[in-house]
Amino acid sequence: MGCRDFFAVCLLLVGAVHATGKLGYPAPLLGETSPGSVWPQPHTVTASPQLYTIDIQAFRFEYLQTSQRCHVADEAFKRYQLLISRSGIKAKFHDKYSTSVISVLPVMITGPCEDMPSLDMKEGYILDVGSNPLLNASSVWGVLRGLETFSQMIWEDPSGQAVANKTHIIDEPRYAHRGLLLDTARHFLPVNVILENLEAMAYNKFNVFHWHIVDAQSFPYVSTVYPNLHLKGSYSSLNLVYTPEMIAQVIEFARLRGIRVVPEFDTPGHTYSWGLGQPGLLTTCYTGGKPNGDVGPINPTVNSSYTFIKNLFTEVRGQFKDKYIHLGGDEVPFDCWKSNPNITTWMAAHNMSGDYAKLEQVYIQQVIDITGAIGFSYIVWQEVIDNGVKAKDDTVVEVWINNHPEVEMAKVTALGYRTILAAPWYLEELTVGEDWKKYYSYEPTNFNGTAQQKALVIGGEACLWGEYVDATNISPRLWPRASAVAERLWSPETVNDVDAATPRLHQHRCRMVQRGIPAEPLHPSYCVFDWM
Ligand code: CP6
Repeated sequence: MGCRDFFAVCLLLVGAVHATGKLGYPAPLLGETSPGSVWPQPHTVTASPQLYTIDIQAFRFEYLQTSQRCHVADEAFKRYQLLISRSGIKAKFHDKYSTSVISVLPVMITGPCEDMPSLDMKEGYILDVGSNPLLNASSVWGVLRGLETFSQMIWEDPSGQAVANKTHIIDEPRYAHRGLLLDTARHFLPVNVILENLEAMAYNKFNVFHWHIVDAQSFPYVSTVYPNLHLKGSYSSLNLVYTPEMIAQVIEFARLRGIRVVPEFDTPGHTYSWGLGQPGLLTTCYTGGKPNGDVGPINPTVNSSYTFIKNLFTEVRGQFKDKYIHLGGDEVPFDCWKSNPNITTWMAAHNMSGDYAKLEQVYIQQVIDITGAIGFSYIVWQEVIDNGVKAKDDTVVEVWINNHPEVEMAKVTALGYRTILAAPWYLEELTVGEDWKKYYSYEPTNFNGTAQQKALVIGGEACLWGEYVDATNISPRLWPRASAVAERLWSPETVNDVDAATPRLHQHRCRMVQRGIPAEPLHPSYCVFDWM
């Protein structure tokens, strides 16, 4: 039996090659070391060496008679039929496995059709590849994940035939929130680049696009209520903006892939660009008793700030369909507030002289109340809670400060908030070599806390802050390093062996490249199509 006949055997062979490297260092890995392996690793995989031919040219998905028929699944069938037919496999038919050809995968959806992905969606599925193939799920979201898994199980045997091992998979995610943050404010990302990365997210079973859409450097969001925001605050109001139509396109593309789009409108700090189109919104900074020409965070002491937030967020609510908005609240500097005599007077009148964390709390509290009244649930960065704001019960707190994330995780969950973790997963940070192993090895529940606290961890996010990232380098910066985070958030906690993961991740990287995502290489090696 050759290495490529069955991936479990293959893993053993690769291990042996490593162990016996003649020159005293590990021998080079084979090119495709783990054909037919799935990334992220499903919960339970029972595979056999028995192979079935997959008729990739004529391949179809078909609802079982008793199945729900859902538009999201119809669209996914078309996408995956195309993906499978273009898998790069030559697919010469011969009669080696002619008694066991699969050309249809029956699909059964037992529950009602849902239109929008949500934090509560069910993503589990059961997949059988064998004499009676079947993809079974209670929701259309589980079908999406199962189709991705099935597409990854097809590999090319040495004779050029498309095959899949007889396999039984029972799968569901470990965490409900598996996010990727992209920052379109430090550099504008064209819509097609966003769509390409949503596609790659689906290949990795990520389910939240955290859209850090605006920041101090630019305001590319086109507001109809406040058009000056993008006219004055974007890098170019002609080219470098997101119109309502473009945003709708992103949301729809994501929806069809079971990906939520959560926009972040980060205040009161990180707002310099907002002030360009909304005079009076930001705090005037003073030196020696006079305005010095600088501006600071949003002015929390005037009613006009809250009217503005209410109007803007009402527009955002109508546009972004997800229940959640990210309110930011990170890194608020106090020096400008301290310098402003009107703010000093206001604070004295409200019995909080000198307590700038309290002032921040007053601001956030009002924004939270406004946002809740509009019908949003919200995510905030950790400082909001560190500064003592009492948020609603369904608030999600995102932990980002990376010196002691485990201390922060313990603190936030002890307060009873649901928590998502970002701190270990800053993909913009570069180190030469296999830094995915560091991302892969971070265990989110590794903090001092009760089982109850650990149950409040609902997931995490890989972050790609955009100061040094634009369309030229985003994809290789993200992929396959973000895939390490994807597996940590999807697969069981016990799937944490970097040596076992390496050949599968290499395989997955080659698959992404083959599908058109320019994912960077993991280590010295090759993909089979390199020599085809
Ligand atoms: N931009 C915004 C950033 C960061 C944050 N907010 C950030 C700061 C330090 C690191 C990573 C990201 N670039 N708006 C903090 C959430 Cl190490």
